[in-house]
Amino acid sequence: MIPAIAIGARVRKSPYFNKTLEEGVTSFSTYNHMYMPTGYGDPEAEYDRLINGVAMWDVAVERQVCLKGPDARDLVRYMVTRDLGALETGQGRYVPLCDHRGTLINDPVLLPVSEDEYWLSIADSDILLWSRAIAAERGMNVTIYEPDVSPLAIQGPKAVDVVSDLFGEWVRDLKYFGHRETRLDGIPMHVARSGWSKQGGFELYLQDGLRGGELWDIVKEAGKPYGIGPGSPNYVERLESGLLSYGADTDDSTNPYEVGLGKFVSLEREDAYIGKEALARIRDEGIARRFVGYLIGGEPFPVGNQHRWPVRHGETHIGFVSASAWSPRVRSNIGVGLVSTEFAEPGTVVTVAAEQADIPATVSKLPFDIPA
Ligand code: THG
Repeated sequence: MIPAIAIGARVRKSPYFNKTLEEGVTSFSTYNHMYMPTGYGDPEAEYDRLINGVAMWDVAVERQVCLKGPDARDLVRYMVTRDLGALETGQGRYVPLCDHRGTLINDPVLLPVSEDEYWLSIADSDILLWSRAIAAERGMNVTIYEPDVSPLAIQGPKAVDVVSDLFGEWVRDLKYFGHRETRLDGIPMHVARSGWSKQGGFELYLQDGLRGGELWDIVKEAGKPYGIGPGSPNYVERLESGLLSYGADTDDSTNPYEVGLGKFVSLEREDAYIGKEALARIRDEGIARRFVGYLIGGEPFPVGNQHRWPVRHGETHIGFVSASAWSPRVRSNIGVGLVSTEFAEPGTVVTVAAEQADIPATVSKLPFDIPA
């Protein structure tokens, strides 16, 4: 039996929390010091809605770190490894953050909401503390806080129909990570084309936490003709798509090159940024590990792994599986994880030391190929 997570006053709740209870949420994890729904008791239906229909996810745990003031733009540039170019208001980007060792410390989406206001929509680590310390040490004129913003994701091939019924046809023209400030029945929010899946979709960045229940009901009603239902960041689809889960797939020495984010590191930038020297060294020395997929044999796994599974080549320990599941589309058990570079070629035969048994597996590229 998997023990329940205790619900209490100490851990923060999403503005959609009561709605998720009404919908029959059956499990939570914690993320950014909040409860995050992870399932509604019917994983097959939740997966099917994401792949073939439309699902709504409480992702309020994707907290925003707001950097506001005359030096906000300079601080953003100093914190991210990418070359942000002109940094157009309304056009977001996926922006890895590294520490001074070149270790990945978060992989947020950056939303430039105005010339002097930037939101880092963060994964699960304390970037509010980090950015405040950086700004203070550098004497920058910027205010840093967590605003009252709580994303609600609408994901799946029919998400665009639901969102255009709600807001108008203009949402179809939003580019990926593009966003715009708007209202729905007077509820303030930003609408963005984004979300942690490769099935397409949007996120409504609710800006009034007291109106979460209202927004939930509006989206649920608009989604009815399309068969909308509740879901959560999908464990299986993210594996198939090779999306990184910061914290699950990374450890305290993971660098962006290892996990396929090297394309978001600019060593050509003229200006200084945190981690630049270390990243240049890492690139010159070459990486020791690589984030790969695994095709894992045996009967379909009933649940995901609770611990990282060691991976061996013969008797040699070469890496780990950080997450795994049965994939209905790949028609195999699949996993992702870091493996020594010399064993990272697709087709390499390895052994996964699962809790239940040693299981033969094959290294695969990411994303996985989905047979027709
Ligand atoms: N929504 C919001 N904020 C977030 C997440 C989210 N912050 C943390 C975490 N999730 C960020 N992680 C990702 C990782 C990948 C993508 C989005 C969020 C993603 N990647 C595309 C891809 O890999 O194909 C596009 C990347 C690109 O080319 O720029 O979409 O879910 N609000």
